[in-house]
Amino acid sequence: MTLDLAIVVPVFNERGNVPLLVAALDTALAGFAWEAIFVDDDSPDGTADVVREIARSDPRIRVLQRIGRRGLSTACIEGMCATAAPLVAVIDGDLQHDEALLPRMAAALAGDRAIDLVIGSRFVDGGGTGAWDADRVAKSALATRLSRRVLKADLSDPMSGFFMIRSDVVRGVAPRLLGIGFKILLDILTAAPVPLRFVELPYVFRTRAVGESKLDHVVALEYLIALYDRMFGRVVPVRFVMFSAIGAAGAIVHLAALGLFLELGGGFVMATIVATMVAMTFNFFLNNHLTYRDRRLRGVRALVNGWLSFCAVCSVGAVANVGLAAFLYDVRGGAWALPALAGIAVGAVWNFALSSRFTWGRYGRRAT
Ligand SMILES: Nc1nc2c(ncn2[C@@H]2O[C@H](COP(=O)(O)OP(=O)(O)O)[C@@H](O)[C@H]2O)c(=O)[nH]1
Ligand SMILES: [Mg+2]
Repeated sequence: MTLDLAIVVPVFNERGNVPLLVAALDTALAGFAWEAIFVDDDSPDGTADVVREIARSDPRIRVLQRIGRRGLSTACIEGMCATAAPLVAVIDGDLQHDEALLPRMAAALAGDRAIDLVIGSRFVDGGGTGAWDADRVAKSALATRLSRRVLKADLSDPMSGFFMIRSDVVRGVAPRLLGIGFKILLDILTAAPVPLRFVELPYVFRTRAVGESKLDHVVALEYLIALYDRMFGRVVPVRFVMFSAIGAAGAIVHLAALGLFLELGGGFVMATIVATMVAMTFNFFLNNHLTYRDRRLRGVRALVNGWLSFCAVCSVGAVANVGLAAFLYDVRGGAWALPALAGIAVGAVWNFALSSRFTWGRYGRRAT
């Protein structure tokens, strides 16, 4: 029998749900030649081991265990590129998506070559969000409205994480995908050079029974970042915007710390040194948490090394900033605002370029 269909299941700390989902897929996909690829980001609860245990006696099941990485979008992309099946579906590992819809998704794609993509929708007739509270419904509606703006496509549920697509279409757009955040469908739709042809099928989002949601505020932030990137990312890279915003916050921290140490009776030079260290440390941790969330440094050693290289980079950046500002100030004789801004801009670009390479890049990470 030739392989019809691959099911990609991103999982993080879902060990309790894996056997339930495999059983549910087995029932729903009777009559299909299918495989399931669980993409696990090295979950501390041992999800990958649970998948392997099942896979030993069921060759349809595979695990792709990623080490030192996090991210729902990239997990889906890598899973979708890891199959030879002509059709590939993405479904959550927590049983919130209705696997009974999969055969109808496959039938829609098999029945019409002109369709690239079938999306499970909570917001067409017959669909629903189950037991969501009002707050979550409101947030989801806002996110949906925003993404429809960007997409310019008439799509009821662009935030859906449940869809089936032709795998050659995915491979075609894969090099253009951003892989940021958790909205892979939105990513695929906006990356496609020609609009993808899709249909939506209704399903009701179930309540999670086992494990917990990983959707937190940082993930919501990543969603906004992904939207920004689609709209303006070619002009100014999103990471640079975040890095600069954090840098601006760092300047405020610097001033506050400086004021405090002067208040405590420190000399100006000493207080400036302390304030600089405080601000750099603040920037390092915030960038590690937000700007470089996908490459976050963890563990004492990696953090200390990262902090040291970040401070080194920023110190050189500060010298460049002061040097350029002083030079321009001399040349322009007395006008201080423009030289200061030019110095800040050069310092920011320097800090960004070098820290992305040495602190959070390949050279910044030590094999452990
Ligand atoms: N591989 C991987 N899977 C993830 C990650 N974050 C969430 N998931 C999985 O993606 C699916 C949806 O996540 P969930 O937290 O349930 O989101 P929610 O349903 O919107 O609350 C679940 O199967 C999660 O285990 C991640 O960083 N990496
Ligand atoms: Mg869920």
